[in-house]
Amino acid sequence: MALDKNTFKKAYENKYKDIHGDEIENGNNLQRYEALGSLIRDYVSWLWLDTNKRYNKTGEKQIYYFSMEFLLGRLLGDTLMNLGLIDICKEALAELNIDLRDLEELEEDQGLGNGGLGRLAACFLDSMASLGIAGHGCGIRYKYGFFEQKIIDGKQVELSDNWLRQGNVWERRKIEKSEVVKFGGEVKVENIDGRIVFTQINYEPVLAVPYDTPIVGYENNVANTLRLWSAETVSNEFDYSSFSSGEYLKAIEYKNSVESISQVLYPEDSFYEGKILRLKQQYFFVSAGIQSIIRHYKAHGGNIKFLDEKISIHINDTHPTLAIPELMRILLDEEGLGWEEAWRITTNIVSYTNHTILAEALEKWPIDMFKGLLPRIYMIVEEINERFCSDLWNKYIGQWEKISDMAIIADGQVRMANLAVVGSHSVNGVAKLHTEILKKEEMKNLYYFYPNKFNNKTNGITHRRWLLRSNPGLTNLLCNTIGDSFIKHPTDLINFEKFTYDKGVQEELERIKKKNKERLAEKIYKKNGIIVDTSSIFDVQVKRIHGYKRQTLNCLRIMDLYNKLTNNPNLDIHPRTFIFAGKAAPGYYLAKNIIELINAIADKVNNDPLVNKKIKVVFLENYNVSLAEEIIPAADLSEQISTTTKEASGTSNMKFMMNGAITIATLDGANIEISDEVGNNNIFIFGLTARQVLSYIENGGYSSQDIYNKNESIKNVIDDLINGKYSKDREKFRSIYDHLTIFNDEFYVLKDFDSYVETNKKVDSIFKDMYKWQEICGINIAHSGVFSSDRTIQQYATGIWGPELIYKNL
Ligand code: 26Q
Repeated sequence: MALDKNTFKKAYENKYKDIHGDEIENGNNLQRYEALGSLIRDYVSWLWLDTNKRYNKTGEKQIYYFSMEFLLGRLLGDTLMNLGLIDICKEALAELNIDLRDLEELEEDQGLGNGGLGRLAACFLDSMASLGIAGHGCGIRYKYGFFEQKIIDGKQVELSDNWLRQGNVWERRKIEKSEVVKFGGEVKVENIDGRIVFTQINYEPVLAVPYDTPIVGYENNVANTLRLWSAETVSNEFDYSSFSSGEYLKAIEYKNSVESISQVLYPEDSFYEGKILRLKQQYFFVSAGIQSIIRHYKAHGGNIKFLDEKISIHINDTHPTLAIPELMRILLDEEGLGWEEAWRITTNIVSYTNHTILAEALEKWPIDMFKGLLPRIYMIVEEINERFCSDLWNKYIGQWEKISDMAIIADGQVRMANLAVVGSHSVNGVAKLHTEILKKEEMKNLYYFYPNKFNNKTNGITHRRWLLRSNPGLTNLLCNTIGDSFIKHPTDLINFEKFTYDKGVQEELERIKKKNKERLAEKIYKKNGIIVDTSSIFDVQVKRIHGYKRQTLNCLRIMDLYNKLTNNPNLDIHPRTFIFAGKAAPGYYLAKNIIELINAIADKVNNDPLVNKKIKVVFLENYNVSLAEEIIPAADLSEQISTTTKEASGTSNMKFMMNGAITIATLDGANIEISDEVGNNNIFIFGLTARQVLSYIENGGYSSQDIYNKNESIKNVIDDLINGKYSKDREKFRSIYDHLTIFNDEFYVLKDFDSYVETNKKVDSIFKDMYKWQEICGINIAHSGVFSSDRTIQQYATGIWGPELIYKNL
């Protein structure tokens, strides 16, 4: 955006006066933030209008990314950067004695997601806009986002995330673009002039009100749209005449029950529970989204028969799968198309990404619940199922088991993953191994029936937020060595490889990392009161707390190291700071127990003068996008230690790599691709292979008890869980103890323990040679370009959404 400092400054001053009716000096930083946000949004508005006009004129294909979650984080800094205004803004504010960073920190994180899946959606929006693709998000405007985590006495306590408290300058409420979503009632079937007509009657209408947020591309004059829906009652008027009769309270109750649909994000990310409110949420945003897409398409003269040439709908996991029957419903009941044509259009439009193979995360809705809430949609799903099963019967005569495995409706349930596969033209996994497991294990039968639908799209992250924004020091070094072409072409980072052998560059990398570590150390001191040694190895595991991610493995080896250090305080190890952050689902007892364990270890270790010069343990509370932006650039070692086969991809692994941390990892998810990229010598790999894990799962043969009995170090740390060492209450960590012993260690923690400990010794020996370490970091940075979500989005675009899409910024 072409704007000079003085114009910007003047505009800002005017804006401030406009909205606050006062002088800047008299206000506080929050008011200054509001004025700045509002000014930037004004600038964006023009761009936004322009982009939309252009899309309407060119009639290019519009991509809609449907997701229950968008984990955007803060928007001010990234939007300024993408507009090309960051320097001008910084300087103009400085003249007014305002530090831009102070204002940025006042913005609430937009935390409408649990973790990986929601953050991926946010990275994809950024990449679509930056590549000039007409790609938009569609989701729910939760009044309360992902809960805020407090640690009290070592335990997680959940507080509500009232992120809209101070308002949200980025969104625009578009009441005139509201849609009505219908729940419950019955379906009236009539024969009108020889045509069977289905009408939903006696339903409960809910008004879906869209709030639009602009998604600005990187210096390319594009502003796409994230449309989030909020639930309201259709009529907002209370009937005051019924006030005295008690109806008034009923009306309020009704209003609350309608608004509850978009009240709060479900905080479970890997455990499915069939809650009716969740099903309501799903249909609510999917129905509103599709209605508005079709309304817009038709308003601009589109012919419904060619809808699939002009739009694509991508569903982020199975959560928006109702898009399939909802699109069918509109094409059949409202547009009057026949089944075959509607089905062809629908399957051409919809594509689906699977994000997990954990069986406990699969969405299956009880038929009665489904049918009661969505009677017409259920009829359509039944019809889809019947037609599909009859195809199966023709192909697999008499193979009932196979057919019932593939059916959409079975055992009294509607299986969303099967519906998503049948009703879309593309099914993708999010990393090579994950896609292979989908094809050969999880969805084997569906894959052999539809081999051409399945494909891989390895995840990515936006290097704009995760490198340019979060690590300006490193970005500077990169620009000074290889130029700035990597900003638009992230794979150009490979040009950095040759510099990484240069001692001067290695020293510079070390200096940059040190600075980032100092900044984080300050934060740790401020938040936790712990002083950490910035020349120690910053060994970081930040992600959701979950059994399969194996924070327990990390804990056990710290406990082991602690034992060894107490026995021999002169043990030759490089000092380490173990840093953790992450949230546990509120109802996941084991995960909450793990948080308590981490904090108990921290308490013990940090206060033991015999060891605390060498090791420290830190748990930073309330992990979110903004905290990740501070932690990741300060990491030396990236912990990616999930049980092989369980982590579909992982995306923090890519962020760490791009910021010059070295990875210690199992060969799981995208760790495999990272390892392939950098080569064996530039990553620390340990643990069971996928084949070994799958063989254990299939054939048994694993006994954690055996390992416990035979391995003294393991026996000691396991016993330490219940012998009073980490808590006076010996029962406190009983559930972890039981999980690892009596319940045979579902995630093979004990099995991988030795190889993890040994591999960590290698980490130590390499870290001793600063030059060698930084050389490896440099190689990781140089090879991180393929993990930009720009690459991922190009692959989605050309491979799934339509090869006819042409990109202007490549
Ligand atoms: C489902 C039903 C009911 C309630 C909640 C849910 C639910 C919500 C969120 C289920 C799953 C999620 C989120 C899953 C997720 O984040 N998966 C991660 O996706 C990343 C992006 O592809 C991968 O990198 C991670 O490996 C994967 O765990």
